[in-house]
Amino acid sequence: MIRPLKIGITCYPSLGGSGVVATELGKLLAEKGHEIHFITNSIPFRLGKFHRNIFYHEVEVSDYYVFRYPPYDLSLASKMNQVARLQGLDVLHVHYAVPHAICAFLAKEMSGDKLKVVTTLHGTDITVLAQDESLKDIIRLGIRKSDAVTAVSQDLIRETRELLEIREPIDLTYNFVDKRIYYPRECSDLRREFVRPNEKLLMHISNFRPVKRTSDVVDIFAKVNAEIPSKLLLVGEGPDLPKIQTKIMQMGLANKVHFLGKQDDVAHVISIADLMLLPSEKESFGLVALEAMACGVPTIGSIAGGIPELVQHGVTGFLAPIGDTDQMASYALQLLKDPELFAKFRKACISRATQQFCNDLITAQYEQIYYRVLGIP
Ligand code: GMT
Repeated sequence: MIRPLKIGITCYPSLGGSGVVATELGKLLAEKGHEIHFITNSIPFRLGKFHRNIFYHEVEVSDYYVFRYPPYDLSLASKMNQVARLQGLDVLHVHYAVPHAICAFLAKEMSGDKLKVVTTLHGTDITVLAQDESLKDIIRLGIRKSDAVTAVSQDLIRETRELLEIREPIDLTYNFVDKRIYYPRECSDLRREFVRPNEKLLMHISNFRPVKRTSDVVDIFAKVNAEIPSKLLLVGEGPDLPKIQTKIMQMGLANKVHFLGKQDDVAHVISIADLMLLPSEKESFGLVALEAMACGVPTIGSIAGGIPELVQHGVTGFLAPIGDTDQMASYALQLLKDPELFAKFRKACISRATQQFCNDLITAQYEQIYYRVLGIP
């Protein structure tokens, strides 16, 4: 390491992939000897046990009676500034542009130019929110005022340029998995709780938002189940879940689908699956497909966003146009019916995840970006 840095990290501590990536990155950087300061509204849920050089600074929001809306963004910017000054931060690394990039810009205005800001774009902060006229200009400003901007796929870079007319460089930093956590676990006992020896197990993990097209997950499963004995495991919670539960009942699949709700130990849960289903409408990267890949589970997904950069069609999974559940089901059947092909895919998954998307590689890329913005050769 060139020199240990003091890094502030802001993310959504309890939500989705961006929070997971930010927290895991913080832990890995701390392991390498950097000092990490999480500046968030609650403790990041993946933080886990005590770490000697990780600190947590809670953002407290004023609820003074004149406010119709408590000013979280301003409180966050002030907290970033306080932590930057008191702790002597070198870098503020914010994950998810809204509102974090603009808060970091304000913090930098308050604390001085020495503080460098790195913004990581994760997906819907661009693909959904940058289309909203009430936010577009301020997202653009946050990005332009960052000292470095990273995005989790080429496709997200392309979309950021297109939607926001950004000309400045954007670094590509793919999501990663910690290979000490994500590897094929021995989980035959757990698997037996859901499937008989002759049955296949399909899985979907998400926040059940409309962009995930969870209704397609059920359709794909129904088509697979019509041909081979199988079960579907649904992991996570979100607004579309009740609709999906009704659909499953109406289709007479209730005894073939298990709902696990939110799960922390994702590596264990994924390891019992044969296939991961990810038929999203939008997906800047698809962290869950990478987690599955690292556990040796191929993904059947859609040609959307950054998914094709992660899942190699015909090698580590199969991809079809968004909404083409016939094609996705036929790919799933092709894999599940051919043990030799399945074993080949499984091997390719593990080697691709550990070689192209491993923690060491991507953490080093982020470190290089920090040193670059700080002018440290
Ligand atoms: O997928 C979600 O809805 C959650 C969202 C988030 O902001 O946490 O995930 C986004 O960031 C992840 C981490 O970089 C990516 O792996 C997901 O693909 C991306 N989601 C979308 O683009 C819809």
